[in-house]
Amino acid sequence: MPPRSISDSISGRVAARGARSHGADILGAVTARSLLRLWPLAMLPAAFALGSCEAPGGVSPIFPAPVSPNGQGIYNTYIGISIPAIIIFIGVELALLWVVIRYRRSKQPAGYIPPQIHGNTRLEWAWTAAPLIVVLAIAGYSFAELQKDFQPVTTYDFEIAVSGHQFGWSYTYPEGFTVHQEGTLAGDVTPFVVPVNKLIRLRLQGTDVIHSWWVPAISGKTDAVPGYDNFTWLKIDTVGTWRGECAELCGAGHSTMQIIVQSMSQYDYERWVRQQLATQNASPKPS
Ligand SMILES: [Cu+2]
Repeated sequence: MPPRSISDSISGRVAARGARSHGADILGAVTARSLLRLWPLAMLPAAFALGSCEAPGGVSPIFPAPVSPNGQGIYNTYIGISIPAIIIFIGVELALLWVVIRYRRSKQPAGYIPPQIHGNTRLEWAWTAAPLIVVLAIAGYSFAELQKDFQPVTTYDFEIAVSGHQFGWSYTYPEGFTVHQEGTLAGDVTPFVVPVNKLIRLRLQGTDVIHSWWVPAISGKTDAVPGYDNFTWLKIDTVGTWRGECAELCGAGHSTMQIIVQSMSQYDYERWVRQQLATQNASPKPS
């Protein structure tokens, strides 16, 4: 008696012709109708993505419109990889669903065994080479972008030292004053102010553990590591405010380490700098 299916022959459970094994009963129950009832599950990722767009104070899973050239480069990489990946994912899932529904066991004659194909050289080459090409393309594309956006810049207008600590950020300006952005969930933190259209190099430092400075619209994640200076930069082309977070789990107050970057016109920025200097000079110096 021929085996009813490959799984039956592997498990050694060869049922009498016409009789249905327990496994076949379960598979037979999975009809196209029952699969279609699962369609709301397919909507979950979309509901999650849309629902998170306007989460107050959080970082959206969808990239915001970039406002700095390195943010634009990361955004382009994200879109350039995500769109082909989504197309491939949908194609593979549709092909899988089509096979599952079209060739389900309940629609096959009793004892049906599908065509057995072994050692198709062309097919094996194709399904080895295609994913390899996709992965190498992603690696090459990402590496080129990283080289462009994460090299320390040598030509810049000025540098600001950004220091991460448990739990907040300090920004030391070339004029000598420091803005403290202490972590809180009670409201917005003090903004880190920069002028528009100036290329500013950020020197990232850590005083206790590793933190990571990340404002998605402006630049990628850059670690602030104790004893080691990391660099990133920004050049914001418009007046506005952007939000970020510490992107490295750094302790109990990690979630409070909000970042707010505010860009101003050169005129407003210079006035703000004078205010900061006046405030610093007015406050008593620690002895
Ligand atoms: Cu942190």
